[in-house]
This record gives sequence, structure tokens and C-alpha cells, in this order.
Amino acid sequence: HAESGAKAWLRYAPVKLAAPLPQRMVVLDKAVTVRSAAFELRRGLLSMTGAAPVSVPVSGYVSGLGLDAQPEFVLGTVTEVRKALPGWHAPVGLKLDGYALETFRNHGQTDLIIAGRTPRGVLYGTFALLETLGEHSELKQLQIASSPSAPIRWADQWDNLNGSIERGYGGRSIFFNDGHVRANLARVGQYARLLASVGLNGVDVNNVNASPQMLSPETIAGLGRIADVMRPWGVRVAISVDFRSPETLGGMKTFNPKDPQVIAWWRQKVNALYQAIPDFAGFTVKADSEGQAGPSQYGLTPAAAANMLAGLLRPHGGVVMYRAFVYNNHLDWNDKKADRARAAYDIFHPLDGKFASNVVVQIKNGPIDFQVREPASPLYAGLRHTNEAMELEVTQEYLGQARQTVYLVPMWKKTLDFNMHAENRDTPVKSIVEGKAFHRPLGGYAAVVNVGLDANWLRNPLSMANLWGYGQLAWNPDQSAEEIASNWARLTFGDDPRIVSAVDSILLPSWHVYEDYTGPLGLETLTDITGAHYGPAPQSAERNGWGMWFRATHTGVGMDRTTATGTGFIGQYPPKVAAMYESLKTCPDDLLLFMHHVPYTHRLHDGKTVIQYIYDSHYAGAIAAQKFVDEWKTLHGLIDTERYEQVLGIQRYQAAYAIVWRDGITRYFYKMSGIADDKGRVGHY
Ligand code: GCW
Repeated sequence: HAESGAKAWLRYAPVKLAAPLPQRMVVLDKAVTVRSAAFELRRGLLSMTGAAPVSVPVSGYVSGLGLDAQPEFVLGTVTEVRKALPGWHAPVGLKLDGYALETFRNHGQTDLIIAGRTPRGVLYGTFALLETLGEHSELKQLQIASSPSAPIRWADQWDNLNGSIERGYGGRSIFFNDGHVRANLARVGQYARLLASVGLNGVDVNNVNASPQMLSPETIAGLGRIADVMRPWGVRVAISVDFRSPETLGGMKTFNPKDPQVIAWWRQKVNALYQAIPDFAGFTVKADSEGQAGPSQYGLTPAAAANMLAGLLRPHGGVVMYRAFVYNNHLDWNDKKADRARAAYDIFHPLDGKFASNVVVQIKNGPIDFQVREPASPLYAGLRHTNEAMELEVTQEYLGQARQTVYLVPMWKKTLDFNMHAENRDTPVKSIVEGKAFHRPLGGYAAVVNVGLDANWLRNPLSMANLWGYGQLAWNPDQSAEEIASNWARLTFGDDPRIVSAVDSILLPSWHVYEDYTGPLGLETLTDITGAHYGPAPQSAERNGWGMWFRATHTGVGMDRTTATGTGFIGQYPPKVAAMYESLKTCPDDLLLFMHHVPYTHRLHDGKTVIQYIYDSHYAGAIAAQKFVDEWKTLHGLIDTERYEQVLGIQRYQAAYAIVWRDGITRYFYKMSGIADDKGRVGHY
């Protein structure tokens, strides 16, 4: 059982087949990803059904058309399958990386076709087929055509060359150790397989606070080895770069992106990268942010920096993911107009249309920083002639890390589905990052994942639902949080309805529960923001330059971000959304204190006061966290002991820590407001 955690959702548990499957397979393509697909199909079926299909030579199959009297799995690109089975018609509209799964009558037999638009699509189709079998125990009458929502679907790792991981909770880096790329990259191959199984196609392997040594000849050679291990799974390598590298690594006197020698230096690095990695995916750039150097040093814009790098990458097919997480972390607390939430829009909106075609502006889901509840970043609607990607965080930095269970899919869905009403039409955020809303050729998703050497990747087995869910949404953001959770539970733990229902009853409410016992009503997470980002420490967010303020006084609480009297942040949204947030009547309660400063006695839409809601939600959240323990206990004997015990420990800890949160926050607000809890729970200490 020790392996269950490592296998995650790829356990391929035995199924009782409802109908026999083909015993043979024909692999029509020699591409390395198609070979992985064939390998995976055999491995999966062997494990689930006890028999792996035998590979029959293509020549026999194709030339012998008509002689073929056996049912077969047929794997290949659409073009090849069409050649082999002239009677078959590919579904229309398959996009790059898309696939078709179809049963097909061939000479009295039923073949099972796995066809990809590209070789990579064959791999995704194979994983999808195995998933379907795992979930339903049969593959009858398959008629599935599926394409990813956007071309960019990356996992980002914040790994350092020394082997540590910034905000990583699952052990040390699988890529690096001691300043070098690891000699043994076995875990990297397993990670790439896991990512491929949910349709992810790129990994940025290092911290966005990047070491210039990422561009040393030695590291570049090592990156080549990483790419070789991930390539069979269709996963391309990208790296984060330090914009100051020409100075720090190149020994030059400047890193001005307009300087011809600086450009020549970068050109030489880009060429070396493509020598080592012909399918290198590109650069992620964090510049002018949290101490990272950037173009502002030379009075230049992010567009100038991004376009210089993009110009060098373009001939090779690479992209620049330029992060919009640029803000001043020395804001003036006394300035009531200062607002970190404004920064991304203020800096990037004026540059709309100025970015090269292979630049993607990568925008965190909310305007602050992965807090428990944030509105969708207004920048999504603020760029209409620029490619965009959504940045999410699987690693639960502010959301319980690996010690508490918080299922993030409902939170991400909220942002993806949020209608920006740009140009007064329906423009949900997902339609913008997909490139549909404003007809952009490029776009997609990047999520900070931060798996580590721990056997089960993220330490908390239930956190893997977030990695699975991220892949699912990046492929198809229309899926529901419920179906994503249930499918994951089935594949990860078993398809006994009791298992699925217990796991669902923990995962589905967990985000809201966490919000209840940490920072409800849009207060943000209220955690220690200068250190580990863990545990209740509301005062740490106030009176400093970081700008994660909620401005609690003795009379009221909340950041006034209105256009009328506040920072004007709300004015960054298209008019319809701005009007909704601006008015206390229409602003949703769950973002009230993110948008407005109100007295503690202000009444929410149901008549309860703000202060009483803060008290009540914290008590309700702590009780709900305790229920997770009871739910989990119903799984005793239904799943393996190792994961049962591990999660039980985590849920018990979470239940206890929810009380620490509850007491820390309710006492803080009691002290600030001086208003007693009407149920008499707070204030008697
Ligand atoms: O959330 C914050 C993290 C930093 C991180 C930064 C970023 C890599 O606390 O650790 O730096 O965001 O996204 O750049």
C-alpha cells in the first residue's frame, strides 16, 4: 500500500468488466508520445483487467484490410487512422492536442479507436480511455471527441537549484539538489506521466525568484536531461529567468533590454537552450516585483522586457509568460488611496496591444495573492489585445499548506465562471483566458504545484485532488467541482459509493469551511503575512508596506475600494461589474470587506451584523472541521490503512487548528470592536 500515494489517481484498480475488451492493439505511429500511449494502455489494462493487449504489426493490419477478423485497439493520429480505416471519419473541430475515442465496426468486429489530432492527443486519449474504464467498468459505444480549452496548460514549480522549494510542502525538489540538476530523475518521469494523465503539457521547473545560475552551461545541460525524461509524456520544459542575469551571470555592466550586447547575451543563451532542448517551451518572468530586478530600472515597461525575450524565442517556437504580479511592497499605510489590488491593472492595462504575439501575460486569479477569497482580477477584462493566462496555486500556501484539507476547485471555478461583462457582453473569465472572448491565438493556465520528493507528492493525500482538478479545469473549465471530486475519489481510493460520498462530503465544503474559520466576508486570509503564511496573525497584515490590509479600527473594518470614496479599485472593472461592487446593496456579502469599509454593526443581506457574522462563521467553521474527522472515520476498513491513518491525522490536526484560528480571530475582533458575541462565546477569556 505504500505505493498508493505515489500512484495517486493512476492506481488502475481492478475492475469487473461489463463486456470483453480487444486483446490486440495496433500502433500506427512511431512518435515517442504514441509509444508512451501504447505502453500506458498495456500497463493500465493489465492492472485493471489482468490482461494487456498484444501489439500486432502495423504492416499486417494495414495491408491485410479485410483479413482482419479480430477486435483491436487502434492508436494513431487522425490522419493515420483514416488511412488504415478508410470508412472512419474523424470528428470535426478537434483542436491541437484533442482526441477522439470511438468504437468502430470493422469487418464484423468492433475496434476501439484512439485517435489524436497530434501524437500528444493519442496519449491524452489513452489516459481518457483508461479513466473511463476505471470509472464505469466498460467502454461500450464510445463516441467521445475532446479538445483542450487552451494551448498553454503548465505546472510551475518554485524549486531552487539548492533543492529547496519556495512554498513547497511535499519535501525537497525532484529536479535539483545542491546547486545541480539531480543525477537520478526517475521521479521527474513519474511526475510528467501524472501531468500528462490530466492533459498538462508544460512544466516551468524553477522558482520565479530565479537564480541566474539557471542559465549556466552546466544547468542548461541538466535541463536537457530533464526534458529528455519528460518528452515521452508530451511535457515541455520551461524555466524562470532572472532579468538581471546578463549582469550577475554574464558579468556585464548593464541588463538594459535595449542594449545590443545584452540582447546578444540573451540570444546566445536562448540558442544554447534550444541546442539542449529542441522543444524548449519558453521563459517565465517575474520582474520588478518583490525585490526582483526589472525593466523599470531603465525606465522601460514590462512590454519592452517581454518583447525582447520573445523576439529571441519566437523563431524556435517558445513563449514568454510575463507575470502581472508586479506591485510595490513598500506602500504607504497612511495613504488611504494606496492599494496593492490596483497594481496589476494600473501597470499592464496601458500596455494592452503592445506585447509581441508570443508573449502571454500571466495573471493570478485574484488581484492580491492567492487569498481565501478574492474577486477575479480586473486585469482579465483589461487586456483585449494581449494573450492571457490564469495563474493558480495548487500548493496551498495561504490555504492550509499540506496540513489542512482545502479543495480549491470550487474557488477556481468561481473565478473561471465569473462574468466580466466586458464590452457589455457575456465574457466569463474562462472565455478570456481561452482566447475566445477577444479572439486571441494563445492563452491558458499555469498553476504553481510544488510537488516534492515525498512519496505521495504533496504530503496530504487529499491535496492531490487539487492537482487533478487543475488539470481537469485547464482541459475543460465547464466541468463541475462535484464531478471532478467524485471522479478523483473513485480513481484514488475506490469506487465504493461510501468512499465517494465520504470524500465528497469533506472536499466539497472544505473551501468555505476554511474561509469561515480564517477570514470570511472578503477579509482575506488573516494569516502571518511576513513569514510562513501559516496560522492566525491578523495584526501582521496591517501597518506595513505589503498592502494586504483590511483596515480594522475600533469602529469598523474593511478596505474601501469604491470609486466614490475609496482607492478606486472597483473602477477597474467593466461598468456592470463595477456597479455591482460599488453599491452596498448589490455587493455580495462574501466580498463585502474586500470592497468596503463598514461599521461592525453594518447589517449583511440577511440582517446579521458584520461582527456577529465574524463570530458565528468562526464557530461554525470549527465545528464543520471537526465533522471532517467523523466523515473520514467512516472509511475505516474501506481503504488502505496507510492512507487512512495519514489523512485521519491531518483531519484531526485540522479540527484542532480550526479552534486555534477561531479563537485567535474572534478575540482579535472582540478586542478591536468591543462588541460582545450575542451567543456569549467570545470575550470571556
Ligand atoms: O504568494 C507570494 C509568495 C512568494 C512568491 C510570490 C510570487 C515566489 O509568498 O513566495 O514568490 O507570491 O508569486 O511571486
